[in-house]
Amino acid sequence: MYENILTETRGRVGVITLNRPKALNALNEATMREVVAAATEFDASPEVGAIVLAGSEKAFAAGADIKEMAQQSYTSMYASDWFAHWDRLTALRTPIVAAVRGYALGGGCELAMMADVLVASENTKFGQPEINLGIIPGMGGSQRLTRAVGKAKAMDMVLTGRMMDGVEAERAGLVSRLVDDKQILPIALEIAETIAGKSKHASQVAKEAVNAAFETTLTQGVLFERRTFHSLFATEDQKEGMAAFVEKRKADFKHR
Ligand code: CO8
Repeated sequence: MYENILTETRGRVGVITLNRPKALNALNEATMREVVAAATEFDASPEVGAIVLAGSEKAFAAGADIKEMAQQSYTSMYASDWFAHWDRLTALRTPIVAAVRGYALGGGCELAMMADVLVASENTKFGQPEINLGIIPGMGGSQRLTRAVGKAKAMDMVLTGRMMDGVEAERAGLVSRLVDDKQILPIALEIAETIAGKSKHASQVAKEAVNAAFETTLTQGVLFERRTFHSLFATEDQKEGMAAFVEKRKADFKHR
């Protein structure tokens, strides 16, 4: 059904694997549409509680497809609002875990940063090398990278185009968990399974609350959190979660 990605469901986890090995998973228009379509389908499924987004061992994704972009003009990009479609991925409510192996450059780094939890190893290479092409990041990199690692490192990366390995990226706050190379995918799946085992409603709201920290002031964010916290007391999962604790048993959440 898809040409540039593979999809499968493992338990309650939807897995999307970028699959353009000859182009190091460069993100052309078709790949963007397929990733967003697959993720949207998983997001809508009551059977899926978390999504894993993965690439290959050599490259999570080596960026937007330079060959596809090379001939674009200002007006053609403006008319099609080039890459705005990716915004749909960040609007999805199901938590996304990125298994980031190898190169995550340009749009690849930006795609990883659209995920909620990033798993990488010391061999993962993050970078925003657009400056070497005479452009700048265009899928949110100048904004999300700066929020993740701060101005000092973001400026360094965006202005010089240098790569940051997984160790530095974890230290800087870009990576959630630094693991052995071979463990990136298994651990990403394990994290996704753990998330998918929780109350789906609570995990979606938790994602919204953490994301609110990026979008608003502290006072507004804390108010959003408090009201959302209050609202969870209207759910069956809160009753079940707390009853299970009191009765010393595992909670049986509704997953919807
Ligand atoms: N686009 C298209 N093709 C690519 C890309 C890419 N981003 N990256 C690699 N490829 C292709 C190569 O052209 C090559 O194809 P072929 O065999 O047909 O020549 C194949 O993948 C293998 O690549 P290499 O031979 O170069 O492999 P190496 O192991 O020697 O090098 C690198 C790996 C270092 C990752 C190297 O491929 C590289 O530097 N790639 C480009 C990285 C880059 O500059 N990324 C940023 C792209 S720009 C961007 O992402 C902007 C995002 C926002 C745009 C928003 C617009 C509005």
